[in-house]
Amino acid sequence: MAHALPEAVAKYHEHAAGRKQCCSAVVQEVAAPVAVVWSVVRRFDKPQAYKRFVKSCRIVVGDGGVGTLREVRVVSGLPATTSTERLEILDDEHHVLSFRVVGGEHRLANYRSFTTIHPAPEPVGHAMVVESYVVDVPPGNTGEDTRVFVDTIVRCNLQSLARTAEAL
Ligand code: A9S
Repeated sequence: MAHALPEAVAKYHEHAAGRKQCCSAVVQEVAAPVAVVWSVVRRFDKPQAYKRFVKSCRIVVGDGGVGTLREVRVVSGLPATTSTERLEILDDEHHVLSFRVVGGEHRLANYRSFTTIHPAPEPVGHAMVVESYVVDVPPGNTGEDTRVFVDTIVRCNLQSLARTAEAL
């Protein structure tokens, strides 16, 4: 997949997963321009705009730029209650966002995700979103279990992102 991406951003999706980590990527087409999709994604203070598993979000420190820390509360039904996340990359020129999970009550230790947005090859005016991640495999789980669980969440988030951006 990486070879089809613009060279400047392909590197964000090439992960060196450790022995007890797993990584994966999800791709989603959106029937809206890159700038519109980016305007939703770049709001690190407002993940609930499209992430349906987020009940609320509170900024702990920062102003929405790199280094900002948010505490996300999660809807019931997941093996999680809160997640504390740090914004690592916010590149308005190349449309790259990356955050890292630094705490919280959940099983996804050292989760790090990378989202990039590109023009779709066609039709004109559509965007492609690529989101990849690397995470520790929780004790007692397999890498495959972990990948299936996280891919499902990421796929839900990106489908919801598409519906949100297409409605703007
Ligand atoms: O929020 C994201 O961008 C992606 C994921 C996979 C988030 C996962 C999560 O926030 C839960 C939804 C709460 C699920 C974390 C960190 C742990 C979970 O168990």
